[in-house]
Amino acid sequence: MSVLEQTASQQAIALEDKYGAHNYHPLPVVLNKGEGVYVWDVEGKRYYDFLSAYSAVNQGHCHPRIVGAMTQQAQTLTLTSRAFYNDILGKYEEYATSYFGFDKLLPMNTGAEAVETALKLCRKWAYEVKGIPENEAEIVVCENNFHGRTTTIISFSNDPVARKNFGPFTNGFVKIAYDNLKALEETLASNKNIAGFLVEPIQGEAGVYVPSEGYLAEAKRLCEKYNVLFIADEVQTGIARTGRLLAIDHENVKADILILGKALSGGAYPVSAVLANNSIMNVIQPGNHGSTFGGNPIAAAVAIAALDVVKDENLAENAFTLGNLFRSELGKYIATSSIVSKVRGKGLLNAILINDTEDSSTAWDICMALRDNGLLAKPTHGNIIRFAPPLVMNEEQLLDCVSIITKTLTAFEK
Ligand code: IF1
Repeated sequence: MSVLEQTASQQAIALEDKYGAHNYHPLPVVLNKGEGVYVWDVEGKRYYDFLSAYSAVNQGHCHPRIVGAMTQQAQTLTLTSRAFYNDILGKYEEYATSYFGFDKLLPMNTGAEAVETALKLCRKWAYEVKGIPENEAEIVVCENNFHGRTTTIISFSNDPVARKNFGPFTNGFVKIAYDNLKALEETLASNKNIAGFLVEPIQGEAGVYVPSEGYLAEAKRLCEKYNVLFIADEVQTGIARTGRLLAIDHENVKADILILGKALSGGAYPVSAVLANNSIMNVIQPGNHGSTFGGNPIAAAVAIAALDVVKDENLAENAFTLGNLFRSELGKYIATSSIVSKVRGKGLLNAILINDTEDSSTAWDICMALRDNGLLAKPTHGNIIRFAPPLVMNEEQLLDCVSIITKTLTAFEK
């Protein structure tokens, strides 16, 4: 087909295919506009966004307050680097530390960078405060984790696709089963060199795997008992997504190191952060860590606005209420379904399990049909579909989405 005969979508896809590295396999839909819970494709068709850019767009697409703060700051001062001070970073740090209840914040850009920052912070604390012999610190991580894609982070992944042929890997990690307190206690009790425990409060990439009730609280207690830092990766689960400000808030857990990203900017800009109290964060001295863009004025302005929106629009409460409604409505459908076996999640971070093998195309085919019916979602692990709409959704919209989903699923029943 010549370029002239292609639709606008086909042209955009062909360009990415030819000139872009093939590091993704997107659903074939080409978007050029977003507002609130909706996105539009280049042909003008409107969809409900049920991915929210992997929970970055919790505040909804192009939220006017966030865009307003961003454009205003962009017209004033964009970047100073940390070689000089700027007049908004301190305000943001004061705001965010009081918002999340920590002494200090270290600003970065992407989630993976924030995870790397947390790992470095944890190691330095281990040598300088806990007293672990140099180069012997180990950090406990969980099987089926997803913390990003840097060389160190994939060193402790067990996803073969993410790891293969990217070695040699970084040492110093011990992997244990997720949602298994016995494994954690055995590891902590038997190894004096454990510095930290890095955990996702809900495993996102693993298919929205929610651990047993009490797991996080007990894991935190064990960390305290063995003087090990509890490091919560809330990049995906944080900022109201699961129905509380943080997913660990469901169990009243306070992290020693908190990792945030994604919705810290409402998806407008890459903004991530690591938060900790002085007894930990003060091990970081000039020259130890940083980034050209981390803590830049636009990021600071955007993050303040994005966090304001979460509070002012009661997004955590809304996610909590709508999440319960979503699971109960889908639960009714699933009771008599042959194609879906389960719905699970917390707040508006949910997934359905498709009754088919991981290598089947059923979940992908369902996502294509959902697209045709005006709702965008993406499969994970072949047979799981993640459902994570923006948190600014209202009840009427949610019920409309439930009816699109159930109508679509009905066509796949055997
Ligand atoms: C991709 C999943 C989501 C994360 C947690 C750190 C990061 C992420 C808990 C790194 C990133 C992403 C990135 C995205 C796919 C994705 C994802 F499917 F892999 F699991 F969200 F559900 N910690 N998650 O979930 O943050 O460096 O990307 O800013 O395409 O890799 P980042």
